[in-house]
Amino acid sequence: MREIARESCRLFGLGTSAAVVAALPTGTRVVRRGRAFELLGRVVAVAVVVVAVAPALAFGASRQLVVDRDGVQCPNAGFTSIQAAVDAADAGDVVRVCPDVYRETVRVEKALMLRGEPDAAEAVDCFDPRASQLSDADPTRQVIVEGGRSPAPPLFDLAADGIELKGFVLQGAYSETAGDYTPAINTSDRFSGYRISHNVVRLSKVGIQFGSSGRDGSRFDHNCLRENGWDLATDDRKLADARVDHNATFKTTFIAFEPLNGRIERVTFDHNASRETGFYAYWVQNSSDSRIIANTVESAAFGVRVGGLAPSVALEISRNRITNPPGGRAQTGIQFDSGSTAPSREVAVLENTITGMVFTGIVARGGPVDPAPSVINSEFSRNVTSGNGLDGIALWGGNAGNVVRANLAERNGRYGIYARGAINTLFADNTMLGNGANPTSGGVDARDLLRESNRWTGNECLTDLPVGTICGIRQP
Ligand SMILES: [Ca+2]
Repeated sequence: MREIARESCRLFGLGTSAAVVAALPTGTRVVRRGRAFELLGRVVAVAVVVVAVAPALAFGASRQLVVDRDGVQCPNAGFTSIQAAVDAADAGDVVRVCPDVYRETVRVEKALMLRGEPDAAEAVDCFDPRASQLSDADPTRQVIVEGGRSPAPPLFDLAADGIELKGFVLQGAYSETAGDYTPAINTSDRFSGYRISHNVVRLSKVGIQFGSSGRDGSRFDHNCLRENGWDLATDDRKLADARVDHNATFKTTFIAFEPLNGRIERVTFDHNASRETGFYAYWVQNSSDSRIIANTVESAAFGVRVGGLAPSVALEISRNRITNPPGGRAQTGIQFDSGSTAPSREVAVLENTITGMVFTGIVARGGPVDPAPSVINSEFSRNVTSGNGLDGIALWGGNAGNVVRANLAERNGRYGIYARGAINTLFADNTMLGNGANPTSGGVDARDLLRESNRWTGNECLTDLPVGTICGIRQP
């Protein structure tokens, strides 16, 4: 498609980077967003179907508008404020912002590529243990957009399809008004095709409120998020067909990734690294067909929490590594909550490694402590839950129709696998050894409070309750 587009651009004499390409059954049409649209519309004189903006297409040259507040790094800059350049730009243009401190809020209502200094943002050590100050950013190298502590619009309010935001240091967007979760970056579910990458967002209340309609894919990647209250949230909006990947979060006060409010559809969180999260590294609910895969979580009170207010359906949680350094405060690796709503279902919890939690590796809460079960008709397979203070895997009352297979649960303080009221569950081919490591716990490798309600077969372990009913038993 790109080759065809390039040829067509040459054909029509259009130098265009942000091309909009449409394939029709009778041939391929190319149109440029912005000023050239009218021209090409006359040239082609055929109905054109507009598809995705493709700001990354690297051919031709679109207009570049240069911003520098003091003109030191970019003496030829035509603008001293980002908003002024945005206002003067046409869809498809590049707004190039040079190093400086910009104390402004920017609203973007057209498809633009907003480009700061990605290399300078990437050079920041996101896990630097020293506490950050607003003043320690470097305005001679970094493109800094800074907010204040009183209620204000987002630093970047991105209100159009196909906006790219890359290479900024966004900081200090911290409303002190209770209940005001205005973020540093705001995207709307009236639009899609966002690409937000290689930024640093820090010392703000909320890093990004991420919405996307799902018409085109959106991506939030390779960003450093540190010392924020929340890093990514989806308050009151839909986030559909999006990928959140290769981001780092550090010292988040509350929640790193919070796809929680609003509606989550076909969203993947992968290869993110979180350290020292105050509450949840991930708290997901009201989701469908979404995935949390191959992330690392170190020293979060909770690694992944599912549910609580609304269930998730067809959620995959796999290949995550959730750990707790010695003396760390991580309590639970993966926790399902029901609250008062229906349980999550068709969840796959696969091949996660969870070690060193103060309490439990994987827990599905339910009765009698909670009013309802939290997860049904789901699978927990090939996870490693070892060296946790309490249990490796625990399924509480009412959780039903689940399969717990081929997990390794070793050296946990109390129980390796604990069916604490779960029913209609298959526990097969698990290895549970050395559990009850805390001698005061009275723990064993495997325990089932409702043994007759579940099937245990092919499990390797040495100690069980009821005694002699689980370890080594094969049940057809
Ligand atoms: Ca400057």
